[in-house]
Amino acid sequence: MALTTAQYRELDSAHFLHPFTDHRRMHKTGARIIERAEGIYLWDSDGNKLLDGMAGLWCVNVGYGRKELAEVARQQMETLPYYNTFFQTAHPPVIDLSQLLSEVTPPHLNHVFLTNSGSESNDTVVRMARYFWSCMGHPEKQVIISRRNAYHGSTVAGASLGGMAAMHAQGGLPIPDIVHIGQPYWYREGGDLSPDDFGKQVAGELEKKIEELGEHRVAAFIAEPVQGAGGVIVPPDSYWPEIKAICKRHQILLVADEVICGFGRTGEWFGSDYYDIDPDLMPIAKGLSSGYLPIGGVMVADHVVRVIIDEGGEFAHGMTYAGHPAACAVAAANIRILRDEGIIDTVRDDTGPYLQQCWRELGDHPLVGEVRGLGFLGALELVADKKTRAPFEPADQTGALCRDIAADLGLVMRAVGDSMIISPPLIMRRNQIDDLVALALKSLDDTLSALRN
Ligand code: PXG
Repeated sequence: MALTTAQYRELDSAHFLHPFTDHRRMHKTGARIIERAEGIYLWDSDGNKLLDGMAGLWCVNVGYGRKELAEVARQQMETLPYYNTFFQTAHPPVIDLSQLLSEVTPPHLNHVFLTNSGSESNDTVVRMARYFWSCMGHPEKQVIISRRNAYHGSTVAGASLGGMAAMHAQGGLPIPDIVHIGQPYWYREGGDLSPDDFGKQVAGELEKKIEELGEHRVAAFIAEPVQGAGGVIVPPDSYWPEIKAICKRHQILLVADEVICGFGRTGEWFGSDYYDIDPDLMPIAKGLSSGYLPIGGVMVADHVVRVIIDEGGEFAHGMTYAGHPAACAVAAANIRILRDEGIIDTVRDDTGPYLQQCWRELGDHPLVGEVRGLGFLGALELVADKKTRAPFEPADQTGALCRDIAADLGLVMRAVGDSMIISPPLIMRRNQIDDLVALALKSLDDTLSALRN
C-alpha cells in the first residue's frame, strides 16, 4: 500500500488507536509515518531520514535491515509456522533458544518461561513468585514490592508493578498486594545527601517495608537495574549492593526486570552482570529479538525451578503464542549476531565509553541540569535554572519541544517529562555517535532559542 502522507494520516486518524498517545493532539498534525529503516536510520513517508536515537522503543539492538533475521523467519514459517508448547510438546527452535539463553544469562539462570512481551513477562513474575512460595508451603507470601516511577508494562499486573502515578490513576491500580517504595533518583530526591549515602538510604526503604508488612507476607522485590521509561535513572553505586544484602537477609525473591537493560544495553549482557545483582527471576523482552518479532520471557534461577518441579504440580499459566517457532528462531539468530560479532564487547570496551564521554559534554549546555548515562543509555535533564535545579513550569512542555525540534533536525530522542532520552542501536560507530551528539546539541540550542523568543 503506497499512499501519500496525507492519505496515510487520514486513514490513521480514522481507524487506529495508538498506545500512549493523546489522539486529539496528534490529529491536529497527523502521525509520523515510518516506512523503512536500515542500520541506525529511519525514513518517513515524506522521505526524511532520521537517526534513530531510541532503537525503536529501546529494542532494535542489532540495528535495522539484518536480512539473515528475515531469512530465518521465512525458513521457520515454511517448516513449522506455529505449534504450541503446552501439554508436553516442544519444537526445535524453542529448545535451541532456551539452551542459548542459559548460556548468555548469569550462570544460575538455566531455564526460561517464554511470553510475547515484557508486560506478559512481568505478569508471569507475579504469578510465578506467588506460586513458588505456595509450593514452599507459604501461600501467604503474596506481596510484591516495587518502586515509584518504575515501568514494568501496561497489562493490569505490569502497570500495577510499575510506579507510574498517571497510569494508576487511569485504571484503578495497583491491584491488591503490590506496594511501592522510593526510587534511587539522586538529582531530584537526594536532597543534601551524597549519591552513595542517598543510594543506601533509599535501598533501606526496602528493609523498612519488609518489616512493616511482615516478612511472612512478602514474596518478591522487583526493579529495573537502570530505570528506563522513568527517565534513565542510573542508581548510585551503593544502591544495588545494599538491595542485594537486604534480599539475602530476608526470605524474598529478587527480580531484575531486564526488558531494557538486557542484551547489551549497559555494555554487559545484562544489567544484572553489570551490577552483580544475582536475581531469582529475570524478565526479558525487547533486545531478545532486537524487536524483529514479538517475544519475551522470564529467566528462572535453578533453586526456584527445583521447587516448582519437585513440589508443584502443573503451573496453570501460559499464552498461546509463547515460544512461537518463528519468534524463537529469530531471537536465537539475534543472540548469535550479538555474540559472534562481539557487539556487546564493543559497547563495553569502545563505543559505550565513547558515547558517555561525548554525552557528558552536553552537561555544559545552559538547559542541562544533569547528564545521566551508562553503556548505550543516556539522559539530559532540562531545567529552568542550572544552579537551583528548578524544573520548568509547567512541566513536560520543554521536553516535548526539544523532542519535536530534534525530530525536525533528523534525530529521534524520547522526552520523559523534561528529560531527553537516548537508547540507540548497539551497532552505532564512533562517527555516528559524533553525529548523534551534534544533533542533540543543535536541538538543545534551538530549544533555548525557541524558549527565549
Ligand atoms: N519492563 C520494562 C523495564 C520496560 O521498559 C516493559 C517491561 C513492558 O514490555 P512490553 O513489551 O510489554 O512493552 C517495558 C517496556 C517508553 C516505553 O515510553 C517503554 C516501554 C514500553 C513502551 C514505552 O519509554 N518499556
